[in-house]
Amino acid sequence: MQVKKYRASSVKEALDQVKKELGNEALIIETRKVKSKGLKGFFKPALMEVTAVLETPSVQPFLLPRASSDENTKKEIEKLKEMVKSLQAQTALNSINVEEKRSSSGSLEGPLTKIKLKLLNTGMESDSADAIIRELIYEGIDLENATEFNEEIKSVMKKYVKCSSIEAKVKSKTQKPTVVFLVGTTGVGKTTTIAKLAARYHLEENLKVGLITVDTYRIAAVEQLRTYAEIINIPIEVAYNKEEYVKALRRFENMDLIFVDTAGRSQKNLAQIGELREFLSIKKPEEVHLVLNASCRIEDLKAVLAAFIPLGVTHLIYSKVDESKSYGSLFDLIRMTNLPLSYIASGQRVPEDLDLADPDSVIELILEG
Ligand SMILES: Nc1nc2c(ncn2[C@@H]2O[C@H](COP(=O)(O)OP(=O)(O)OP(=O)(O)O)[C@@H](O)[C@H]2O)c(=O)[nH]1
Ligand SMILES: [Mg+2]
Repeated sequence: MQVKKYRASSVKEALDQVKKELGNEALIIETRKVKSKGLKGFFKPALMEVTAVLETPSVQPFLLPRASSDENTKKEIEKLKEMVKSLQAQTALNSINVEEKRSSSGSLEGPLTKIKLKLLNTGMESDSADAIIRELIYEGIDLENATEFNEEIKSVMKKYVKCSSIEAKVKSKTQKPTVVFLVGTTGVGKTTTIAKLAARYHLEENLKVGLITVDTYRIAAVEQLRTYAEIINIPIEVAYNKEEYVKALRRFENMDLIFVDTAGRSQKNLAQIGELREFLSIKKPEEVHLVLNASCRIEDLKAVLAAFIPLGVTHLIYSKVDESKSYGSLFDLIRMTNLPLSYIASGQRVPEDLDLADPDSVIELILEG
């Protein structure tokens, strides 16, 4: 702050000086008449003294973005808003982790922690639960009251859950046939699921369905599929090598749908999985469904994904849900792969124990079991 006194023969002149030196922002705090001291002063005309103050701002004024229609400015503001939102979400998530630590020592338990614990109880990974909560915060949903799995939580989860079955493809496709491979580890239910699908699409939807098995390592495997083919009354081809597979495809060229059964492969044996690739590379199938066992631990399922996804998997099938108690892993799988879920297998009965996946029931299964 600057304080200065100006003297002149008139107030106007003094003010002119103030204005010249301090500018228009100066404040006049006093105006008075002054006489020079002593005898000489007595005969001189009085002067006018003006005391002026200029406030110097202590902080630089914050430069606000100009309100303008400028696209860049708008984008910048949007970016800032996004940053603020994600910071808020992260702060909230950090606070849950603190609360988790506290509640494990027996004290505080906030609403966010309750939601997170509920989500973790479904068996999903902490990362998945955090992703849901982050999205809830992002959407500005009042989490204080969201202790139950309410509609908001479900609608946030719905953003991740995509479902798509074979019929969409078959019905939209003018060119026949649609070739669908089922792949996965040993004993997850590939052959049984193919029997369920073949029965469904041949008997209920009246489609022309053919089966090909390239799982010729065990006689029992071939016999298992042949038996189902006879019961459903559809043709089957057994391909012991690539040439036979090509022949089988040719024989079935007028079919609507061809299901290809493959041998179960351990996620640990990449060489075996490589053999599958040979069949897949002859002619790229329309769809490759990876069958995943609901009762497997998520660590094992992750290894299965890592081994099989590079084959060109297009869909996930979640099997043996009747043998599992919690289904949070399904959310992890969908989130990690970003692939659509096609079917859910829930028992050994052919064809009854197979459901088309749909987002609402998938979310219900994940949350409520
Ligand atoms: N509980 C239950 N059992 C199932 C389900 N799907 C298949 N199974 C059973 O699991 C066992 C293995 O099923 P398959 O269909 O032979 O499995 P796969 O994947 O073809 O096995 P491999 O060809 O040996 O790799 C059989 O006893 C089936 O009846 C299911 O959804 N629930
Ligand atoms: Mg099989």
